Amino acid sequence: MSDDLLKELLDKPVGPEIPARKTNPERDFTKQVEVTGDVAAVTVRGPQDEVTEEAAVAHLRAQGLDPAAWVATGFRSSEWTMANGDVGTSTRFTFARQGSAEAERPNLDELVAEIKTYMPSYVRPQGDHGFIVSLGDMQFGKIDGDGVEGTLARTVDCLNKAADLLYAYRERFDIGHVHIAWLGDHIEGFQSQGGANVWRTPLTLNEQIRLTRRVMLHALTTFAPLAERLTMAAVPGNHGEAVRFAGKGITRYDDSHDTESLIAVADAASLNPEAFRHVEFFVPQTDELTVVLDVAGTVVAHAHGHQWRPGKHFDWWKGQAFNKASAMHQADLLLAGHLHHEHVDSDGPRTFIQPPAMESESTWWRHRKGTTGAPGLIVAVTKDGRTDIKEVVR
Ligand SMILES: [Mn+2]
Repeated sequence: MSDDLLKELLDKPVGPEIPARKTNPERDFTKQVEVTGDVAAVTVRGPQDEVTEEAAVAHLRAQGLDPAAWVATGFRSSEWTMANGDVGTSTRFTFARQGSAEAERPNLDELVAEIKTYMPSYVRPQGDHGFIVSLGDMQFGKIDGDGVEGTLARTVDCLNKAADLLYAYRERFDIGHVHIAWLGDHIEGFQSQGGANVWRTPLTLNEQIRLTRRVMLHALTTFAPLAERLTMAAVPGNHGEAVRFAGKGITRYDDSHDTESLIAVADAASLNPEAFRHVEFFVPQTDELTVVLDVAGTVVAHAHGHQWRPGKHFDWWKGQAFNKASAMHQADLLLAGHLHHEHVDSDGPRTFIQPPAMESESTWWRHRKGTTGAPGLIVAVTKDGRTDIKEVVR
């Protein structure tokens, strides 16, 4: 099943196979009449301006039928390419014998054309609480543990379970805002270890990015109908860095596949305002690494943990908050990826949440320290600066 999912999400829109054209002068311009009981059908094929009801009537006459005895009841048209390459039209005109039941019958084609797609304008759930879905470190492309198939299936499954949990939490809280935090390292990439991970990364860079984009798209389509406001934020992880020079020098700090994937999804969403007008997307400003936004009165900051030494998240946060120009001094909640294990911490009213990785293990880490991962994501309910409800979803 996971193999199928991998194949499905890697699928790309390749051009259709075009069979070599067989020309048939006989077929390129024809008229045909069929009479069944009280119904006559005349098919006329040819250049567009010659395929008319008059041509069909003329053909009825040519076949020995009196046009005055027949009433036109409908037509169905299609286009085709003629031998000379021009667009031709093929139209089937139907006639009913004057005075017959067929002539009195309403035209079904016209009636069916009235059945149009209808978009209901239902009200998406409202409320003053926020529901946060935080995840990261899929590192799509890596062979470690259960590999890309396992990580992909788990990520989609955890997002679906999070959507189910939203219904459960609605029993207790009015949730009007769903926020999905993509916390970096969505792809394995080839830059972060100077290419040393190449052999253990069988997917190409674009395949890794494609999986990320389609997983984000899945989250969008899953959660969009479920709240009056949906937001998604993404921050750059070290694995998502687009370019490194000689293993060290980077381009701008915002130059990241982790965030560009979300930008692509935002572009796609903008094409369907009916479905996604209430959805907003956030990535860091130019040359920045963090996103800070309000979720139901809680100021939520996002960062990837490669910016601090393990365990030093509050020290880093304090340093950032010392900068008067930084929104970090207002943050109530910091969401971060990178260190692959669940870690919830608090300091006064401020909360730190680090969801586990979505990948099952780092094999390098297991050989070094012995432990595998305990993959999953974390959902949380927040309001007015407090994020008291947190749950790991596996
Ligand atoms: Mn990382």
